[in-house]
Amino acid sequence: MEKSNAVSAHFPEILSELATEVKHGLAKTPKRLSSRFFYDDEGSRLFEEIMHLPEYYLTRSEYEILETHKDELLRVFSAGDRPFELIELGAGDGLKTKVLLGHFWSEKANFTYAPVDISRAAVDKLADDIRKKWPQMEIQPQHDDYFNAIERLSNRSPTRQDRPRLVVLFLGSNIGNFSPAEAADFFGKISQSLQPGDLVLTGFDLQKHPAVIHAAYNDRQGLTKAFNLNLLRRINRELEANFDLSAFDHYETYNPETGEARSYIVSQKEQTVLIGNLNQRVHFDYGEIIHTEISRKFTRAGIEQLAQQAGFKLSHWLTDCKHYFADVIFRK
Ligand code: AVI
Repeated sequence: MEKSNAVSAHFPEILSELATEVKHGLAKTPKRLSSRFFYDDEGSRLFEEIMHLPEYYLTRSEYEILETHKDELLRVFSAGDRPFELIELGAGDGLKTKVLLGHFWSEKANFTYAPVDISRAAVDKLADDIRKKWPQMEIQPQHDDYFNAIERLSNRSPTRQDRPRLVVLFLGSNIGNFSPAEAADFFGKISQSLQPGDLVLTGFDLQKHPAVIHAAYNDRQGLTKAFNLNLLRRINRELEANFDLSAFDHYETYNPETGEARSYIVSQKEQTVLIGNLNQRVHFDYGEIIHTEISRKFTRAGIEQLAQQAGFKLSHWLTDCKHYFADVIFRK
């Protein structure tokens, strides 16, 4: 069953994270809601569909990289025969990770797998799939957000030389949804939780022809639109709001100078929306936007800088044949 973050009307001072975001974000100019809130169970399901879209090259590119380099990755992770613990932040349906898991399993590698995801439905389904495919594989699924998972990493029993190597996986260019400051902070926190020799494998979407990027966020089936507008549906359900989804549209821009793809929700008419649980009325002018997401595209220089700032060494740079995407290993 889906977790509800609904705020009790009797205790309006205790606001859920979504309620706080809506209260402050829709009072800003321009209006703003974070893409962190896209991923209720329906949002996670829609994103899984997006990953199969012909325009959304990111997933295919990364799949190709992992398939091509799975042997090399096993050699690097296990450094011969050292046990390792894979911790995947934002595991989703694990589509790409299963390429690695299947290979590591068939090669009899000594590893455990801990997928972490904010969607309970996604992490439960992934755990079920893995148990069916590889009943003996040691897995520790966690329903949580990345930041709590990193926090737990740093609270683990400290320096034991003989503990398994930690390998943090952060695939799919999820890092692109962070601001530059958040990305630096994220790698900084991970770095502080790791010991020398531990690794982080991150997927980065690279800068390329702007038209290719633009199309990835403007698919012809309208799935990206449904994914973006699902945030309003979530607010309707969890905060008793009355957004009329048919009166809003999806709009995307890509700026090749900054490497930022930006998603917006656009009001198609002048209207006022009631957010029941907040007792807040929000006015929209005709054409007014809510900025919902940044999907940042990277250069190699930018990635090297991120590694260096956090105290990592960039040890492996793997790309697909079109050089659209890179999976990069940072070594502590
Ligand atoms: C999850 N994240 C990496 C996706 C992206 O490409 O920024 C989310 C997404 N937004 C629209 N389409 C997919």
